[in-house]
Amino acid sequence: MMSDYNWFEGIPFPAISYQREILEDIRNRFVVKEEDLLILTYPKSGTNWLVEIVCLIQTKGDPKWIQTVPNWDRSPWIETDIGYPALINKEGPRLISSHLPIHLFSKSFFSSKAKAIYLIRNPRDILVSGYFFYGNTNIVKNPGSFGTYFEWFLKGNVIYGSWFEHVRGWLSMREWDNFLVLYYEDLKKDPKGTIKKICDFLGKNLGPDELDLVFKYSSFQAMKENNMSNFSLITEDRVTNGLKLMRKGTTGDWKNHFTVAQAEAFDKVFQEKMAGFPPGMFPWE
Ligand code: PPS
Repeated sequence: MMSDYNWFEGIPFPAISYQREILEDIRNRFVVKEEDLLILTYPKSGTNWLVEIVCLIQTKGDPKWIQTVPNWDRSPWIETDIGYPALINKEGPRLISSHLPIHLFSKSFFSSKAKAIYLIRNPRDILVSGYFFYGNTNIVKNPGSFGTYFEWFLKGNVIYGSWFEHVRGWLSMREWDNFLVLYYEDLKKDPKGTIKKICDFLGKNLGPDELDLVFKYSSFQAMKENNMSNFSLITEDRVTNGLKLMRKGTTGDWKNHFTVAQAEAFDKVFQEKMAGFPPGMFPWE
């Protein structure tokens, strides 16, 4: 059923761009440096939005970098066959993006002082985002229908495995000083406040005008128009039908796609799998 994936330690990875040797190397040999910044997410959580914000914070709002260098070169995806060698050869402080679950991530991180930001999004919106994004590509097995994808997602039979396990795993680090947990929903509700929070975590002191520039150039519309950020440079010979990253960029779109029965089934699984977290842990509840 799921034979179109690259399996590693019981987790399905996309059918293209992933190799077992690289995944093993990341976990056992890759050295995270103290000055690196990790951007950690389950897929479709708003990773590239966070990458954009962090890049703009680094340039104090100057858009030159984000408008001339593709996002995957600014913050390479460690687990891909392009990102891994790029990171190995990169000098100086690195931005590193990853969708890996905690148990597959580089062991060296857990004894380093490198900072990491873990971005969480309502898994219902992630499900919808992923369904439309991967839809008819050669990255995943085609589910054929929304209902089938819904079932796969709840069971964790999707790339990178279960959202519930991913979030539970990484949240175990939430009390660490070098680990910041953010929510897509907060970025939507209070972008400037959340950008400020990221600056504080990174020890970057930006003035009000610089913060305004970060906000302006990381907006949905600005990113949609920026070919270095919207994935339009990924050609259809590499990914069937191409990839449209900037779809809607909203919260609660799941309500337009879930049936009442699906919403109830999702709630039930969510409550079972995420039991034990303090009230208010997830802002969409
Ligand atoms: S990926 O492919 O896993 O790396 O995708 P990821 O970047 O994690 O998530 C893609 C979703 O994030 C939305 N997005 C944004 N929303 C609001 N504002 C900005 N600036 C922004 N940039 C990206 C993007 O639209 C995807 O969500 P959906 O719901 O599909 O629109």
